[in-house]
Amino acid sequence: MDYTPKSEHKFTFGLWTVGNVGRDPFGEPVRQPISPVESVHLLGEVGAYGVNFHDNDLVPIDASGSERDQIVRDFKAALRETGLVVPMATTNLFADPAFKDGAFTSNDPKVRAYAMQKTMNSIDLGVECGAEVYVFWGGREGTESDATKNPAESIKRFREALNFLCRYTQDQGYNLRFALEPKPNEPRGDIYLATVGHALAFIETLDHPEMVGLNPEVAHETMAGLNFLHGVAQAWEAGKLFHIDLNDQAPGRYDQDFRFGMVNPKNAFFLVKFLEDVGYDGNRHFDAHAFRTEDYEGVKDFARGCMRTYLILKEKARQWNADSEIHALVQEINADDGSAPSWAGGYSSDKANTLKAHTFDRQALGARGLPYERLDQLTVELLLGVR
Ligand code: GLT
Ligand code: MN
Ligand code: MN
Repeated sequence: MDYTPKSEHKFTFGLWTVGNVGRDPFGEPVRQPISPVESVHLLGEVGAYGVNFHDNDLVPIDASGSERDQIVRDFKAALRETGLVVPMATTNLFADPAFKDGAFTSNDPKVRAYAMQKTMNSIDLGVECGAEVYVFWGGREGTESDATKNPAESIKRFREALNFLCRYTQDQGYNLRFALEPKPNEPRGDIYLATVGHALAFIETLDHPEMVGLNPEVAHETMAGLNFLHGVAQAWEAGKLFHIDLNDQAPGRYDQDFRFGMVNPKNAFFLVKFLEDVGYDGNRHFDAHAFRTEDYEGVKDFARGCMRTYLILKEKARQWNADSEIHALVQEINADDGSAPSWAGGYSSDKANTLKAHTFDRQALGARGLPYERLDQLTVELLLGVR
């Protein structure tokens, strides 16, 4: 099998991922910073398709207009040399002390206005580089103490900001969709729009819900103790899976952002199988970083590992779908002998009356064994390579 990444796989990384210098709350950087141009070349070398960025991953927050233009020119030259594209961009609304109490939900109207200005400039930058998806990760949009902000008011402020930015984007004629990225906590004690479910409900209250979808991240839903696949599937089914952040995470820990598939390959398998089975055609963005123990060779190992694991799991998904024993079990589980009155296809009083009049053998329904142990064991054996 050839597990070489190709552009059709749409594997992307953020400048902040391969460029992560390994700082943590207890320790200093362990790797020298590399420039955006160097990150692009690193990603070209490992075979990625695209590179994403926050405004300030590319352009320092205090750069002048002419510095900005030179940086963008150099970056675009690196893109041309390597063939990489920029499918997604986002705003850094979390690093600067101005955002210590949030950006769109800050209690200070001047901070909220600055966040809007910064985001409009960053949207311009992203679109200039080719981005068609714009991510909103509200890392600082939350609290440590609920004495400090009214949570309902915060949601209103968030809504007002997104409504404004949707109209701005339309006004500019940009071909850009927004993707909200939920996270339950870290760096704030608690973050608003904590999960995929919160975000899905919120989107429907916006002025332009059609422009706004989800960017779910494996680690974030796992931190919330949730089944990531179920959130992804619900977003997909609602037509809202605009982007995805792949990585890995052990439940109950700090935000680990590990290499994709590292902690729980079985969960990763079902995720890849879902994305491939439904024909998700967006980017597969690896929002993760190398262990703090690595040098830049290790960073390449990390990036190659993310993509290779995805492709191995994609092949495993193909095998799972083609396995006749597994297929027979799936058929058996979903079999329909036609004996139950049909109520599918919408309500009619006839259907309701027929269904109410039917006699079910409740004990037989409860007594039926389901071959799920066998099905799961076959899955495990396939994943462990003995099948
Ligand atoms: C930050 C965060 C990620 C987000 C990035 C986009 S920034 O690294 O941990 O999950 O996707 O803002
Ligand atoms: Mn994360
Ligand atoms: Mn992310």
